[in-house]
Amino acid sequence: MHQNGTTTSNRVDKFQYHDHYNVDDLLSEDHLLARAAVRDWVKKEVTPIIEEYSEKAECPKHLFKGLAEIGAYGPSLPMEYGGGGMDEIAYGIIMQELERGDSGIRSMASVQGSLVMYPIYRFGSEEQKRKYLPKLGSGEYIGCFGLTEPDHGSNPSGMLTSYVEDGDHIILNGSKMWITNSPVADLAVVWAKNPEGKIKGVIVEKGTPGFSAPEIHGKWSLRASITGEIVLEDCRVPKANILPEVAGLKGPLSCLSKARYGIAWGAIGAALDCYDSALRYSKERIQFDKPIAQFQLTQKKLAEMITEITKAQLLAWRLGSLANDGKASPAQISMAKRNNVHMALVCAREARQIHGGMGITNEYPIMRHMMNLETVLTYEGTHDIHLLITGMEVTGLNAFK
Ligand code: TGC
Ligand code: FAD
Repeated sequence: MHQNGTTTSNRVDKFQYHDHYNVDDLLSEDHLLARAAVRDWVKKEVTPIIEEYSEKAECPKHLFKGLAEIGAYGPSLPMEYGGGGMDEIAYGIIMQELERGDSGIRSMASVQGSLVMYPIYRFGSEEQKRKYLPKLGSGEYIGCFGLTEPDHGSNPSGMLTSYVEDGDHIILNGSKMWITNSPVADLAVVWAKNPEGKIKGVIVEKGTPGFSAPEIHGKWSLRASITGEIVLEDCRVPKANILPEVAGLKGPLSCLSKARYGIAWGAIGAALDCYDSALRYSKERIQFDKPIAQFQLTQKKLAEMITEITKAQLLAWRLGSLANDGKASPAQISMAKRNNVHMALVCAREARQIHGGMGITNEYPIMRHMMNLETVLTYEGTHDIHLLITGMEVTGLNAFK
């Protein structure tokens, strides 16, 4: 036991993890074990290959199974439904360690756990849960989440994707855009509107006539994550595939709350990787006969980075505690997602400067994180949409209506 009451086991990796405020003391042994396990997996399976896959703009599909094995799909969902049975802080920490590796790898897990398993768990019938969740949890099935459309991104309420009833089936028409994992997905949770304007979630299985998911090419961001469209042309789906327990936009938005929460933690991982690389580089790189870490301007960058990372860690931890008590509000989640992703992007830019010219190369992870974070700043609600959600909360006035 140390003088300040902490144990050796939870302090031993303080510097490795850049825990400037002893945030680890707020975590349980289970949290630390989950973090160490995911971190080891990322070091072994992701770090050695990620630059190459990003450069090729190819998704390392073989990692879908590995992600399942480390419990990255739905860590806080019940085990009987394919989840990890852990708490919300463990879920957050797992996302952090995955995003330390790459935002695209974290995305693979976020979509599967929070945007596919979660809606089926929360809004699905018992039959749907039994049929899909264990296979999604084990990585046997890959899922995707179709909300965004070509003409409706920030305003999903205007969606045009429609369903009409036809006996014991519905017929879906429309298209979804920017859908993570859609080209490789075995099933999609698609959100669609009927002629009366009622929004429902529908499970559409790959191979259903009228369903296709072409890949979107040309991304300079999140290149190791596969993104596509979903095209629905008179796609006939059994009514039994409709998620029965929710109607309206609060269905998909509840899933987004779950995923945004994970991103608030995940972004810290990307920031930590940039900070770690910058700190090491600055101590090794000699200019004017000194390590550049000795220059005040470099120290300013590093000090500001670790200050902002520490604030983000505390925000995420507090949000996790609220989530564990079922009290994390959508507006609180928006604040953390917005703050932490922006913080990570600023850290990536500062780290890039500290690395000088080397910072633009693939010898360091900085540019990859920076480019990835441009997507993370936009998806799951843009930086400005989250600002307006916070604005609505504090003023009581709705900028969207
Ligand atoms: P609004 O009238 O405010 O709300 C409609 C209903 O939804 C409820 N609600 C929420 N419920 C749970 N969680 C939330 N975060 C919620 N936000 C709102 C609300 O209480 C209401 O319920 P009820 O019972 O009264 O009907 O809706 P609005 O149309 O005015 O829209 C508000 C706005 C702009 C904030 C919302 O549309 C929004 O968040 N837009 C951003 C869209 C977005 O985030 N898209 C993400 C697509 S998925 C994605 O990016 C995945 S990336 C995956 C990866 O690779 O990691
Ligand atoms: P727009 O909504 O057109 O916004 C453009 C700009 O206008 C933004 O700066 C925005 O902040 C601003 N703006 C819009 N409305 C307002 C307003 N009221 N006030 C002020 N400013 C405003 N979606 C899914 O459904 N599933 C997925 O799996 C998924 N994965 C994605 C993966 C990637 C790589 C990317 C890039 C996106 C993904 N998305 C996914 C879509 C993502 O959620 C949207 O891109 C995002 O919600 C923004 O929508 P948009 O791109 O249409 O931008």
